[in-house]
Amino acid sequence: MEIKKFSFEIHGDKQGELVSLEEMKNIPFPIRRVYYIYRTEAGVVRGKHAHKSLEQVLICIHGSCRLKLDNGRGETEVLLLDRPNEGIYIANDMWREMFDFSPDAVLMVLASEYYDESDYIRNYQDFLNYVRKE
Ligand code: T46
Repeated sequence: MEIKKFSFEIHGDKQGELVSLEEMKNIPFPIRRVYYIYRTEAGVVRGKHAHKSLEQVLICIHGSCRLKLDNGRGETEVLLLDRPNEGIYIANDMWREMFDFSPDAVLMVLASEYYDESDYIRNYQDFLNYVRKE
């Protein structure tokens, strides 16, 4: 399974580090929404859904968490997100689960669309059927 990983340039100097994210430059879509997930309790698994059209880039800007991706075609991969200058691109038709959050984890997500519950596929069997029809 091919996963797009971005390594963002760090503009470091004597003051510390800075990473800049710009739509259609180092982020491959217009950014309509930014949200972040933090203070996730130990043992919690978030996500457990896919999207019909949303594209996103996930960046764990503090702490760490793991991301499991499943393309519905028998391929899965688990990634460790623990660097504020690394992003994982997730296209629409990908089942995702986020887990193993460190207590200080802040997972920031850049999204190509506004929040729309009708874009979610929250049932795994529905996701498999959706992928097969594509
Ligand atoms: C995704 C993964 C990586 C909003 O009101 N606006 C928003 O923009 C979002 C993302 C969520 N919400 C509400 C909907 C729920 O009542 O916040 C609550 C928690 O959302 P959800 O359970 O969908 O959160 P996660 O962490 O399971 O999934 C989120 C995104 O929803 C999803 O698109 O790909 O992060």
